[in-house]
Amino acid sequence: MSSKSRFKGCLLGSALGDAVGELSFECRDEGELKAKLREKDRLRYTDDTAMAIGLAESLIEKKGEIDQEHIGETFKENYKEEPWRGYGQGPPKIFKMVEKGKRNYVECAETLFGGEGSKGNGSAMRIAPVGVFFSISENVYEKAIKTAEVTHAHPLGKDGAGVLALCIGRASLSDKISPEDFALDMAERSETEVFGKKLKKVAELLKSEVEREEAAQELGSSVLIEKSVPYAIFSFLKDPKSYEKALMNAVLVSGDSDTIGAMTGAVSGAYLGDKALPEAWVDKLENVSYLKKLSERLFELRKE
Ligand code: AR6
Ligand code: MG
Repeated sequence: MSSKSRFKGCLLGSALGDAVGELSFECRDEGELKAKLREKDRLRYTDDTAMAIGLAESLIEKKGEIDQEHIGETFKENYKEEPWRGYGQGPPKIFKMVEKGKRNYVECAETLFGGEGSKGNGSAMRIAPVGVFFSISENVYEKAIKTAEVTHAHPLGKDGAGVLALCIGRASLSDKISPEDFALDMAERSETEVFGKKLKKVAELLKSEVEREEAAQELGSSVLIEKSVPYAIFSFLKDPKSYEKALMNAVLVSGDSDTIGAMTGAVSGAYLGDKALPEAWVDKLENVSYLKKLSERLFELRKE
């Protein structure tokens, strides 16, 4: 599998997961969801992909450097063009604060939610470009944390983004993975006790071969980062050889389907490459040629 195909698989896989997850809202039946997918002419993504695009654009403009202010400004400009993408309440508040005052993004993010910072899953939902781009560097975790801090100051908001970037990086470099070991390794690499425990739980659930509903109940599938990143990782690891199956695990449980779809799709796409994504769905994905262009530019930039 070429790295180029994995870059594309990751970015398109995440956007497609977002769009399919958005469409699956309140739908628990695979046949029903697939019928809906056939009927639709266009698959629309949400804020998850809009922000992943922002991260990719900033990385490209800054030639592979993470510049927190530039990332924040790129997020803000993209938000202003498309405020209807379904953003969480946190990011637009930060954009407003930055515009009004003299403080920078990281400082504004620290004031949210009574000063504890956001632990929403927004820092992880957009991490696809960071995970593949820094996969071969030693510090993909630290790079992801820096991007998280632009909007998510809570320790869990940062750890969740770091862990998911590590998963994407690892998946994009592997030809064969062992699901339980993968989950246990991520448990070791996480920096909060909460994620450590949850990721060990992922390994246990994989071992006991539970159905997805039970896993989602145990791990959580909400907008909170510690209640969605572990289930997204489980969704991938339950069916690592099939993008479609992994995505169905992600989106056919109740909860934050678009974001869990985006996160699962990023890891699965990075592992399997773009050819593993169902062609009929990719063809309907909004902005697909721009997403391809971004993944190609990121790939070229890393070779430089
Ligand atoms: N304490 C309690 N609740 C919290 C906290 C906290 N410290 N932090 C976040 N929340 P937000 P995001 C809850 O607003 O992470 C879109 O639909 C709170 O209810 O920072 O970018 C995307 O598709 C808050 O509104 O935005 C994703 O699904 C929510 O978590 C999601 O929103 C989201 O945190 C991403 O949102
Ligand atoms: Mg969304």
